Amino acid sequence: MSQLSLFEPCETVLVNDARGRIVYTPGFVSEYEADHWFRELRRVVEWKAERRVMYDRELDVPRLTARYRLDSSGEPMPPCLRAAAERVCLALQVPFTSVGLNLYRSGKDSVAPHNDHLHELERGQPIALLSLGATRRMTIRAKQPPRRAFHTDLERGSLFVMSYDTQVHYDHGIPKSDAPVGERISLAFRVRPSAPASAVRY
Ligand SMILES: O=C(O)CCC(=O)C(=O)O
Repeated sequence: MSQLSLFEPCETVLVNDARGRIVYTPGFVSEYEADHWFRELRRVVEWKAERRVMYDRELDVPRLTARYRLDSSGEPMPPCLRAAAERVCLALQVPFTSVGLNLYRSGKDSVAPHNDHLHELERGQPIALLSLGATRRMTIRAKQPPRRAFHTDLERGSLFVMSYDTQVHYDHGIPKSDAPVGERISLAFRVRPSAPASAVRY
């Protein structure tokens, strides 16, 4: 075994069947980069507090968010976000066109179980989540029997990749945590369909 392969990130395949493929890779980027990128993004991104209609009521989204297009050379973007996008695109060989950022300020912030809307994804392309900052637990549940559930701690510097098909068969979410937990930023990379652009939220 070469010395290089000793330091290659080691991936865990959680799902790999007719319902899709889900892979967790700790150490996708180094702790140094993960910490540097976290500090930069925390500081320079214009984080937004959103409200959305959920369960027939308009509620605060329990985290701060931001979005960037990756396919528009005109849009200003923090250099470390561009570097992260290039790293993820190269590793997965996927031409991601958008990145959504989530800032979880404490254990009270969360994302409810959901799947991505298929009409907002290019058919066949995966979603990749790069984690920076504190570790948070991701819960994945199958929608139909056999009702499998996975609970994966997303460490800083890790990459979590869900294939397109998994959005049909599984929900994913980040539950609230009662334990004290530091801030976390996730970068959610997606390929948006090329048309009709007006219907797609970048
Ligand atoms: O923060 C995460 O890792 C999950 C984010 C997520 O599910 C989403 O942006 O749709």
